[in-house]
Parts: sequence; structure tokens; C-alpha cells
Amino acid sequence: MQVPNEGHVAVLAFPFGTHATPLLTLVRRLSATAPNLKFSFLNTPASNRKIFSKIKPDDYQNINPYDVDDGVPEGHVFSGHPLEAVELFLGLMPENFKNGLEEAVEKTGVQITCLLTDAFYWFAADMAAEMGVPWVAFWTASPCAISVHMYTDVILSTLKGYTEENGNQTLNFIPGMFAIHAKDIPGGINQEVPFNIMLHKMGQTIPRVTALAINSFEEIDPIITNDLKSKLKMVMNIGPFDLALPPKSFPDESGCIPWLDEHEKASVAYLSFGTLLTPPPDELIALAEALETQRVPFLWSFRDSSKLPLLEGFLERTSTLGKVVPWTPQLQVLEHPSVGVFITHAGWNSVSESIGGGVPMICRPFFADQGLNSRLVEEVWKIGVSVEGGNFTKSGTMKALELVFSSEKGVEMRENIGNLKEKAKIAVGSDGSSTKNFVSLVKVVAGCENA
Ligand code: U2F
Repeated sequence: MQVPNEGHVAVLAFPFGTHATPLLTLVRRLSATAPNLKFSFLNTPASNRKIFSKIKPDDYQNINPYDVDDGVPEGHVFSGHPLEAVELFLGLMPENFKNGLEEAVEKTGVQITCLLTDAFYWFAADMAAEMGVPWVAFWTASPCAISVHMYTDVILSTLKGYTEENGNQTLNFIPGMFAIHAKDIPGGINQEVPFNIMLHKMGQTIPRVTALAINSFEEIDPIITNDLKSKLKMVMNIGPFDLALPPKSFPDESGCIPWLDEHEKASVAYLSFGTLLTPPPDELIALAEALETQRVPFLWSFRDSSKLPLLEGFLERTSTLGKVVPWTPQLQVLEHPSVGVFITHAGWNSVSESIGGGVPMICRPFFADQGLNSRLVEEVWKIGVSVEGGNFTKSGTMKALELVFSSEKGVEMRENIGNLKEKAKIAVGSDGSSTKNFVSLVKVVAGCENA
């Protein structure tokens, strides 16, 4: 592919949750394919430090990180509210990014030729129009989730708000959402708080995008993908990233892989709830009791060590049955033959990686797109189960474990996820849909395709 020499792609990252990491993965892949282009990666100092420290400088030669203001006043003491840092950051947008763009142009001496942003950044539509460059948005979750944000007004007016009473009503009035229930929708989409206002504006503005790239593959959600294609100029499913571009090395500081090596095929439950949350105390205890009673070997990625005292006694009694660690090389864990089930919050990256590993899931969604993902896992793809009653109880967790490990349904889930994994592998293969979409995306980013 002929790539112009002077291209300068400005990348605007969202610094919370698992957003900036997959965006950097995408940028590395683009820069490897189009080495003539310069990439300026604008992100907060903390997030830049975190994600760039995980890769070697050789792997990002033509990508320059730029720090933008995170909006946290000097000496600020955080209250502990989960959205506080996010709201401080959103309060500064887009001025902090505009400053970052000026700095990037000044330092490189090259005008911006493409704006590549987290799809959250609705303001990029105007920015790109003013600069006369294409706007490429990257969506880190499922096609279903972005579709819900595009249809928010239709959903709210059809359901007249969503309440306890209509929680089980399905969204069968939206293409591809026959299985989704009102209660699965990301909470608060009708609330006037900064994060949800951003999501709403995103849903309204995304039709102006030059191209929308998604970390998914067309074959998993064909109806929704086709509907998105009918509304946007270009929609490119280019994943799943874990299969398209697996990381080269996995630091395994806690020795998870050697521990898994000692276990029988498909016998271990792997537990992780992503980068943002830890289940509440009563649910942690219920989970522990279920694992101990059923004597299921377990590997638990336990991110908040301040909650470990809740498991006192359990940790000692199960020291030969399980392993509790602060962080795992999750991709490699899910690919390990000993892992038989993934107990997860159903964050999109986790669901996608579980498909990549062919491991059925027990889902306990908490917020955002997780309810949608759980529903798709259980009812559409039939590759897992949602925990009974929506939260972990001892009996509900035991039932779910039995279902996956010891029932005919569990066998079917394993078969289904194996088939989905094969489809995903084909999508990222040399002639697959995600590979072809990626080639088209490079053309847009490099300015070879008419924006
Ligand atoms: C937000 O998701 P999270 O960051 O909470 O969760 P995931 O999307 O599942 O991503 C977690 C990532 O962290 C990795 C794991 C995933 O790539 O491999 N990881 C790991 O390597 N080792 C560990 O011990 C634990 C995790 C949000 F909450 C979700 O609702 C969204 O779907 C998601 C994407 O937008 O962002």
C-alpha cells in the first residue's frame, strides 16, 4: 500500500478502565503497517506512564506520547467516589486535548492529517471538521453496546424510561436486540451526569464519523453490524485484538502459569473482575464459600488487597486448592488448557479474551455494557451463564459451577465457544473479515481513502 510521507495522526485516548491499552495496541498495529506516518498519543500522564511502561521503546518508534492535563487540582484529596477522577478529567475536555494537539504539531512540525480518538469523544467530530481531516473513532466494547448508545432516545421513548416493571421487556424494536432486556441497558443512560451526557452525545454524533473501528468481528453480531453499517459511513470490526495481535510476552510475576500446569484439563475456575471493581463483601464471601464447598481449584485475580481480610480463614484452608494473586497474565491464563470456566464481570475485553481461549463464562455484570455482554453470552451465543439473581450467593454460584463443569449444557457451552473461537480466528486470518477491514482502516488513517 502506498502511504504518504507526511501523515500525522493525532490519537486522543480515554485514560480510565481498559480503553487506552487497546487503543495503543491499535496504534502500534497501524504504525507497523504504515511506518511513514507519525502518531502523537495524547493521554493523561498517569495513563501514559502505565501503558507505555509495558512495551519496549523499539515497539513504538514512530509513536510519541504527549501528556495532557488530567484536571486534578494540585493537592486535591480524592473522596473515594469511583467517578471523581473521570469527572475532573471530563470537566477539562476538550481544552486539554486542544493544548496537546498544538504541542504535537509544534514538536513534530507536521500538521494533523487524521484524528483517531476513543469513540467517547463526540467533540472530535467538530475538531476534525475544522481541521479538514478524517475522524476515526475506536470503540473498545461490543457492536451491541455502541448501538444501544445510538438508539438511547428511541429506547427511552419506547420504554417510557426503564423501571422494575418493564425491566424484562426486550429491545426487539432495535435490529439485532431481540434478546436484550431493558434491565441490561447501561444504568443511568437517561441521567444528566457528565459521564452519561458524554455517552449520549457520542450516540448522537457518531454518525458523523469517517470510520468507526471496533474491537470485535463481524460474524459475532451480523445483524447489529449491518445496522451500524447502514447508519455510518464506514464500520470496521478489526478484532478480536487478542487473536489478531497477541502480546509477545506475558509477565507472570505470581507464577500463575506453572501453577496451572499442575492441574487437570478444564478443571480450574479463573476469577477476575477487570480493572475497575471488586464485588461487595457479601458476594466475595459467597464466592469463596462456593469454591471451597465444591472443592473447585481456583485462580483468583484479586485487585483490591484491602478486601483480602474478608477471606481470612478461607485463604488458609484453601491454600492447596487455589491461588489468589494481585494480577495475572490473563490472556495466557485463558488460553491454558487447565482453565475450565471464567468467573467474570463481563467487561468486553474479558469476554473477548474468553472467546479467544475457548473458556465458558459465569457472568456477574456490574455496570456499563456488562449487562449487555452477559445477556449475549448466555442467550445469544450460549457460551456461558449469568449468575442466578444477578449477584453471587453461595447456592447460585454452586449451581452455575455445576452447570458449566458437570452438565450437558456445560458441554454445549464449551462446543459453542469453541465454534465461536474458530470464527474469530478465521476473521483475523489472512483472508478474514477483520483483516480486510484493517486494510481499509489503514487507508483511511493514511489519507489514501476519500474521507
Ligand atoms: C471497562 O472494563 P475493565 O477494564 O474493567 O475490564 P475488561 O474490559 O474485561 O478488561 C480487563 C483487561 O485487564 C486484563 C484483561 C483485560 O484485557 O486481560 N487483566 C489482566 O491482564 N490481568 C488481570 O489479572 C486482570 C485483568 C468497563 F468496565 C467494561 O464494562 C468495558 O467493557 C471495558 C471496555 O470498554 O472497559
